[in-house]
Amino acid sequence: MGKCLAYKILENHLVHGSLKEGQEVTIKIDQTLTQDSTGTMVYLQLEAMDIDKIRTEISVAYIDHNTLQTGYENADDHAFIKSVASRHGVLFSKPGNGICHQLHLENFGIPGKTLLGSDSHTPTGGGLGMIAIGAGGLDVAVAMAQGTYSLNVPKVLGIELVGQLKPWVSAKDIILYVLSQITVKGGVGKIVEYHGPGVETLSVTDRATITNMGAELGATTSLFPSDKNTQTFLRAQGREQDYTPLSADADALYDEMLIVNLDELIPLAAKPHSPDNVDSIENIGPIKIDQVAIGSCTNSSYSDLMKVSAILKGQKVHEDVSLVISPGSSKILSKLACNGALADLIDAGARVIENACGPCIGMGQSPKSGAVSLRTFNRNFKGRSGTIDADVYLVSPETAAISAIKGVLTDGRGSFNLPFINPDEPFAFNDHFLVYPNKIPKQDIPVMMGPNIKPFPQNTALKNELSGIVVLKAGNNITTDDIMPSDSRLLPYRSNVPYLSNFCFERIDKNFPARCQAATNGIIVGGENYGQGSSREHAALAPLYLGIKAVLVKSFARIHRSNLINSGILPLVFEDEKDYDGIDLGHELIIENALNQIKNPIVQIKNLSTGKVINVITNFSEIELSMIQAGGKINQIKSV
Ligand code: MIC
Ligand code: SF4
Repeated sequence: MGKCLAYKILENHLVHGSLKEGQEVTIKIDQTLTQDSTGTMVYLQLEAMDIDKIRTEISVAYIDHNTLQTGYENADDHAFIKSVASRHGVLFSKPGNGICHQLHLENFGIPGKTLLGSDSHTPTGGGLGMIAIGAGGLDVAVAMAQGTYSLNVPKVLGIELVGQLKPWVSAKDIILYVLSQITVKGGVGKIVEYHGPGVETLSVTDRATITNMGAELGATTSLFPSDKNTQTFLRAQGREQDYTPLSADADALYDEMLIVNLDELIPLAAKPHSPDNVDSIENIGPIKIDQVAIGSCTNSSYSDLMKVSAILKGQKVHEDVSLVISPGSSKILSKLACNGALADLIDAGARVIENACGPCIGMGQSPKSGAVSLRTFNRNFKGRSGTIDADVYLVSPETAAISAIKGVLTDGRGSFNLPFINPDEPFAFNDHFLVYPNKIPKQDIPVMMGPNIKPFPQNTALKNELSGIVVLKAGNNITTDDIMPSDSRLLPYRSNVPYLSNFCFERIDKNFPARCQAATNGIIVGGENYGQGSSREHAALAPLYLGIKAVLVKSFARIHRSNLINSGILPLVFEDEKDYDGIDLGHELIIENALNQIKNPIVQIKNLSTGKVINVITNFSEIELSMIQAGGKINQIKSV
């Protein structure tokens, strides 16, 4: 039986364990990336590990999330990250260079390599044929220090692409279609591997749009083969030497299969408030729109923005619409400026803003109350835009641009012929936004520590009796945006967990922090796919700071479960989902004889308020168990 590409790359990087689905393996990590809003924690942790030199082939620290600098906090964070990066041999990408995933694709991604990033959309690199995985900051710090990462071998979902997209239908519609088929939890525990004849009809940036939003499926990563289009992309970036052809064996078998016929796809949108709430633009109809935002790590590539400028050229943005565009990188913006496309955008009435995450994470451009906002982004969770009652629809750049002109949601098919755009026009080399690590000894480079940077909270070793009061009972699909909101008001405090924790769960239950304080030890109860969305470990660190000991849910999203374990908080899953109904806010739960029980895949919890005993699943791997026993990853590392 032939091998899929994902397993071939994993096999080449295997350090420990055997490549069998569900088994824990350790793989070599070739590259890491961090961004600033998770980065300060990463570099605090890296500093604490006191290593001489990082062990990866290349590690890059990007600044792209907190670029508003409304006070000194963000600038201090940037200076801190720059100083620690330099001390450890990490490349630093200055604010204004662009969005980490777009930049990594352009400058550093290499087919067949592994990449670990402290951002959930790191799988964007899969568009280049990499195994690119998003993880919590601490995992990335350890990957830099040790050059490895451990994970349970995922299943592989093979998605066969056949046919070719019709005009006005694009890569975004492919991934929205996949989301409609397998939902935001359908990718958990899986790698999504694209193959089939339709692959060669997609450019690398098209592929990257698709692998980027594999994060919304909950997948460990998504990837494409590396082929002629990969070579063309790398050549355009001046890096043809990084090209290697890679593909699955012709007779590769996948654990699960899905066929997507590109000929049949039509323009789609994810309706509020979930990326899998997908319908066709035709069905949704011409709803009036107030804002259009084009950009983010999903759709801010050169070809995306060239398509947008071609649609807007000589046209006028509708008087009731605010159109905002954030290019993916400085190289892209510079190219748009040189070839005149930037003028076409501005002349049509677009607001062109900084090359950064910007509105995608609520850093400005929040829509008006009750607005309809069309965004080319990847997440439309309630409140993420910064406006709690806004309705955000996720669409392709083509749909966004034509709708911005018409003032209503518009299916562009049949309107006019889109010109051909070469996605891979050569880019001039420019590294003026990059700071290379200093060659002088580490001890001669001071760590720049601003007053807002506080130490990260640490747990203590597991005690034999674990008890706590249920301080929150949440529903299904709780996002990390729900747990630890991030917007222009709170992102400046990513280095200050004590302050941030005052806002934990604020959109779901404002009294959560106070209730935790009153309870001393707390337990959170939740539904399915708990912790979906971002990789931010703050969604574990803030609860840790507030005394949360365990989170008991119907199922977890992958990265958040790992972040809880890294923090020494027990992630527990109901063996019988019906037991969720028997637990209420204020109940007291206890795990007796926890030190022994925890070694079993099933643990008993007693509800002291009802007297009922229930079974919960732990299923910890060997490494996870040792972290839980030690009270988190840092304690576990110190103990070996
Ligand atoms: C996101 O898109 O939610 C973020 C902001 O990029 C996060 C990282 C963070 O919270 O800092 C992610 O996707 O991991
Ligand atoms: Fe930035 Fe948005 Fe991409 Fe997250 S999803 S990395 S906030 S652009």
